Amino acid sequence: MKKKTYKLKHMAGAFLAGAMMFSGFSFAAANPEGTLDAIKHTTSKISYYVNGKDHSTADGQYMNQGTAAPDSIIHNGTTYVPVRMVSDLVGQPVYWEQTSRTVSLGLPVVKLYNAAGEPAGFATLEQVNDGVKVKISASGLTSGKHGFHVHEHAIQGGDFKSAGGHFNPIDKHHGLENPQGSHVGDMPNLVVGADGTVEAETLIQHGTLEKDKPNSVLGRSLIIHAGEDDGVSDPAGNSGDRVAGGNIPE
Ligand SMILES: [Cu+2]
Ligand SMILES: [Zn+2]
Repeated sequence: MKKKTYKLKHMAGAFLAGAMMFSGFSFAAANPEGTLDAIKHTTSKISYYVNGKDHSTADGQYMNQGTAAPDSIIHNGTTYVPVRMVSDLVGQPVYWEQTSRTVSLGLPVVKLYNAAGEPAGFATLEQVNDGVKVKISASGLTSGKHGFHVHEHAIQGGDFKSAGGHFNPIDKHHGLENPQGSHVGDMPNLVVGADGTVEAETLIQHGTLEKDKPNSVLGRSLIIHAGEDDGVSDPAGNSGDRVAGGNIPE
């Protein structure tokens, strides 16, 4: 198992670098009038995770056996085809999230931000038999219980309201304690320590990471609220303001 992961990491890095560089050149060639603009978009950082582990270097470029490749392939945040191609090559899912510019290989990683847009931790998702396991590590929160949900849409422009309501594909009511519940996006409260941090593992019981399923959580968002979710009140358990969140890649 360990050996396999090691191999995957290096092979994937090599493929990813090749695909990204190829894509960068072909983009520039295909858009002669937009070349300068395209180059401007290439300078911000990409994060690169393999099975939930950060493989980005300090300058934000992913490692490729010691050779940092230019992240020259994203224009106006659109998803590029090579990521899908790499997925076929390595036989592992490859996920891309455009607002945090995160590539994750194997397990999708959600980067979390607070309302000011500052990093607030991350979550790693994994398909298991009874749903989607969520491993979260977050900081900068107030101590105590916080409502934590999958919301329907990705967060746009850092505005948590744009995430919409709880992910609810089968038209249920809110709350794990609600006899008419629950939303697919409902999860237990996060319990934050006195130091403002939380490390927790929880489950999206009726969700899946399979693409194109009605209960797929891909492309949606995770939101942490200011207060405790009472587990029963529509529409959101009276859990108050949205204080942190991040987009689930797809
Ligand atoms: Cu919520
Ligand atoms: Zn809900």
